[in-house]
Amino acid sequence: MKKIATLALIVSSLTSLYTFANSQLINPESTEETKALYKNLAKLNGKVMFGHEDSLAYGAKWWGYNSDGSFNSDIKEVTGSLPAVFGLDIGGIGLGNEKNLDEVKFSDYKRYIKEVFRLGGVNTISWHMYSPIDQHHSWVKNSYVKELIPGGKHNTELKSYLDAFVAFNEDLKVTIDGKKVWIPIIFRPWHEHNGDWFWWGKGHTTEDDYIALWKFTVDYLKDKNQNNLIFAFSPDRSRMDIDDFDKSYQYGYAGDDYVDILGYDNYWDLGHKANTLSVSEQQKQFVKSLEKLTDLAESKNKVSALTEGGQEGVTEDRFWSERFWAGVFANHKTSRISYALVWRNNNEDNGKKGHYFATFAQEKNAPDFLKSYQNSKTVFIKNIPNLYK
Ligand code: BMA
Repeated sequence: MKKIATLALIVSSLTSLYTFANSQLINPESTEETKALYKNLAKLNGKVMFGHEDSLAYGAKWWGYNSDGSFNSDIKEVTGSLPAVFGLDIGGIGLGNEKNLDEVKFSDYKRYIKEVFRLGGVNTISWHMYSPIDQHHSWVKNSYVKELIPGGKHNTELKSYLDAFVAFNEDLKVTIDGKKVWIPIIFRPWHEHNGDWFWWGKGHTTEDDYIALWKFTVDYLKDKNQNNLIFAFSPDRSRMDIDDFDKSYQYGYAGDDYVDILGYDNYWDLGHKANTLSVSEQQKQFVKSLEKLTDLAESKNKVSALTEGGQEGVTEDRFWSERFWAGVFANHKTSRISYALVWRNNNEDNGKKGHYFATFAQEKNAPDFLKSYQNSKTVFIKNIPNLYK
């Protein structure tokens, strides 16, 4: 009896491995490199890539690239390597601005994306979109979505914003060995929609309208042949019921035909100021949420990721070893996520101090970060496998 059960278990895990390795992108027209990236994200075998938002654009104490054209990064200063995943945000692109909402020139973003790709890393784009109706920034509780989706009187304005992204995206092409390659992008629009802080969020947008918005965005970009995009869904952990994870996670989920990566944004379990649970309780929930996320992704043959998160101001000196990576590498389930990206190290000169989520050279947590860099399970650009073949 026991033997049969063991055999059944082996067969079922082999079947799930097999189907997982064959997971398909939602866009059948995806470029070769995009398909390769997706397939390889599913095959990191317990290793997890480290990502950092705006890592090459600026750091806590510096800005921009060098006069000789070389690039900086707080992560590189501490470890000698760039992160494996580079995040950037195109908030402001629809307004026709030269710079994004955090003052990074879109033309510079193109340089960083190309450099990251040249080195074998991964690029991911989020979008703190200004309202196409009245150009208000993202943090407002106005009900714009109904008017933006098909049937609404401002759908044309949304299209023009998406066109601005298409124009940017079309420029992300490089020639390698005489072949034109379109740099694959993990595209993560309409994030944290289960929270109520963005205009596409819960409360001021219905679930049905959010789903219509998501579907419209994906279909529109597919129709425009944006075949380098991998679509990531990323609700916020703080608004999920850990005991009813699958259901609360899938609030606003447009369906398996519309999502490639099951992501989530998690600041909540990592010492968020409003979380009153003890550190050890938070850690248990961090682990549990990762297990639930990766189980759900695996049941759908999809890739998963911690798409955004961290601890603001990294106040704990052993944050990386005792919280972040301790959770990510807690067990074989948690470490199935493909990458974990921490948010930006805001440049202090703009007046907003203490708004950083990664390490930097002068920081007390830097030695702990360096130790995690030396852990063979973490992936940075220096030890990244070939993800595009
Ligand atoms: C938020 C904060 C803001 C920033 C925005 C887009 O979480 O970091 O300061 O403007 O992301 O990067």
